[in-house]
Amino acid sequence: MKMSDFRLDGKVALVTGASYGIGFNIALGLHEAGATICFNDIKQELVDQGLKSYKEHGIDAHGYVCDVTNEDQVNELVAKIEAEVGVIDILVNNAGIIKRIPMIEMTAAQFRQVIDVDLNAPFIVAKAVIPSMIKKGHGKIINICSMMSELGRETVSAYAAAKGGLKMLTRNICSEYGEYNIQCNGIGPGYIATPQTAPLRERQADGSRHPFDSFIVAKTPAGRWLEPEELAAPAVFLASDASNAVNGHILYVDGGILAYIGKQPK
Ligand code: NAP
Ligand code: GCO
Repeated sequence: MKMSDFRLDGKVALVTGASYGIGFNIALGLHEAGATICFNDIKQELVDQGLKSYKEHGIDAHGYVCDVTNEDQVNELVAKIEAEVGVIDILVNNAGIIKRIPMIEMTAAQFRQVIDVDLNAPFIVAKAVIPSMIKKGHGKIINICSMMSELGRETVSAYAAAKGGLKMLTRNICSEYGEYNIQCNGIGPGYIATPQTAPLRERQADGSRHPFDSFIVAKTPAGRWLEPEELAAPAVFLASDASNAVNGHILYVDGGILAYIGKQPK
């Protein structure tokens, strides 16, 4: 083993939905390891905000507006990156949404929207990058999965269905394109302190913790929410030659949630 196997020098990475949050922090890690960073987001304001944040970290990132659910926009994005930056060596399918609505109150349109962003889009973006990866002789695809790739809970039926599906899409890309030296793995973050989970951590009117916040702390052997930067090193590993023999795997970065039955209430 060589430590240089973990380096990403000369590699081009596309991280979707990476203006802030988990995607942004993963991109910082990939950059630290040597990769050139491309990212997209759905709105110009978000891309501008992202470009500013990358600049503050000394990174000249390439930012693009693109809705990952729109196949034409995604094909245009990939062609643009290939022309302006180079062939994408590393794709991180990070863009995602959640709707917390009890299933019997959720409309079919709301369910479809979550499936569209969290499952159909990773298919669309992976499909767009794989042909050039095959030509180049290698590629790394990392799908951002979830605890909900394994577990259910009230109000997240669409999200759990999408993230469970994304786990299987990951295994299928591995099965179908492993022979072309393409590794497709997932990262399953636990509960991470980002804007997406902010409503679950809001203080109560009396200043006490949100019951879900206390529940997660009790359910996590680490005894805390995780920070988005803690996903960077696992992503670097899965993006690098150090993981060339790892394929179709979901790396859960969850502070131990999936291993634990949870703390007994006092
Ligand atoms: P986030 O804060 O909501 O960031 C997701 C980004 O994706 C946002 O910039 C969002 O834009 C963008 N996006 C949404 N729809 C898009 C579309 N159609 N096209 C392009 N970009 C789009 O989420 P996060 O917490 O960092 O999560 C990132 C990923 O990790 C998601 O896939 C999420 O499901 C997953 N995850 C999160 C946690 C957690 O605890 N936070 C745990 C496990 C997995 P807007 O701001 O406009 O929505
Ligand atoms: C929820 C949360 C989760 C997390 C994450 C867990 O409402 O339960 O939002 O779904 O975001 O994906 O890994």
